[in-house]
Amino acid sequence: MKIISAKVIVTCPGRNFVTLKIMTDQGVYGIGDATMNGREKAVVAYLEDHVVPCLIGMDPRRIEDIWQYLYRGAYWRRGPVTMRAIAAVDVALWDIKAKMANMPLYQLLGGRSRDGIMVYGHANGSDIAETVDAVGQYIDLGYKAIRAQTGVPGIKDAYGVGRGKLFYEPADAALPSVTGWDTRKALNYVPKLFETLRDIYGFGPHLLHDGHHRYTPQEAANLAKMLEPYQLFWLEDVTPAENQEAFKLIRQHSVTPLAVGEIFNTIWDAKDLIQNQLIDYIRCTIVSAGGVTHLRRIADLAALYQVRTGSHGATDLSPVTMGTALHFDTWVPNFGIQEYMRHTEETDAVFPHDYHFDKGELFCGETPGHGVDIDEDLAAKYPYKPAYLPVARLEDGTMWNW
Ligand code: GCO
Ligand code: MG
Repeated sequence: MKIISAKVIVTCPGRNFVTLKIMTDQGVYGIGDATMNGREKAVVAYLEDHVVPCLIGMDPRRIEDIWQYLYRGAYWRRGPVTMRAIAAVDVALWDIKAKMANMPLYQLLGGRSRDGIMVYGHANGSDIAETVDAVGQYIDLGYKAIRAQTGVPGIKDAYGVGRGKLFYEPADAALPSVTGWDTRKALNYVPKLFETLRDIYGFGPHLLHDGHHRYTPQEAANLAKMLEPYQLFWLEDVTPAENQEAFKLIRQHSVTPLAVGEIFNTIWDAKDLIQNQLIDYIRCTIVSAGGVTHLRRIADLAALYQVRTGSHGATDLSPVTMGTALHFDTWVPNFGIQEYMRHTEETDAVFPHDYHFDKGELFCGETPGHGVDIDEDLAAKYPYKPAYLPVARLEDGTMWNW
């Protein structure tokens, strides 16, 4: 069996997606996601110029060997561009293998560990009252877990607050827009949100919050401690994870569960946080961390330390990643939760898929493969549009972490 061709498809049905389609001499094809929000074309070039030519003639059944070829063979290892390109190939090859085996992907991985995949949705509002209302709407929709973000008085466009209450798309400008940040104001406001949410909705729903790398370790420890009475499911990216020693300080002061990893690309980024038991959930997902082949290694390492998975699932991860992640989540023993930001109707139409939502859970389908395809004719109707994530500045103009 041989790979005879591979093409990179760029489409923008509401937002940009980069998709790899690998064709074989037996007529079976596989689809992989290679989207990198705001840097899409870097991965397109990496795939088209440096990966696709090497794939032609290879045996698509040799998933592990092709993974190692692309990782070790590049000499330049790791990084968000390389690992997304590897992920796209890897996912397309697992799709092909599962189609050849006439099995849904989760069966190849080892079979079902659970019935449904608990997901969390994104509730946001420009102030506490609006966020409380949005959380209520998610509860009405059947969600068991909800991430709550609020605008903060005096901060211009705080992180996580969209224009509509149920949909939020951060990459929304042809050049990065400038948002504001002020830690003191946030620390004085965010705990009140969770106090109000618990007063109104009780302790039934799981609540999550994303600090989006904004706080210093001391401020992060303070926030984690202040949020303790509200028993969050997790507090995410509360401080940047380049210096992982910082998490020791947070742990010393709080038992609020911590989640990190949506910007990690390999097991090496996650290793110390996991082994030192400084986090409770690892957020790496299929597209950003080298596909099924590599994410499985990260999850297995995490399992040794009772760290559970919590895959990133924002709208910049295409339905191909979502579908594949759901097969992964259906199998992985140490599953925690799956993020689920719904895609637009246009996106769902370009990527026909067999997963579905019911009462706070997603379910992968039984179609052989990962169950997600691309309608190329429809995709061609939505050409690439430059779209960037915002940047953040402090009140005095200093650049901050977005
Ligand atoms: C999340 C994330 C996203 C990211 C986005 C970047 O927790 O879902 O933090 O909102 O900012 O995926 O591309
Ligand atoms: Mg996040």
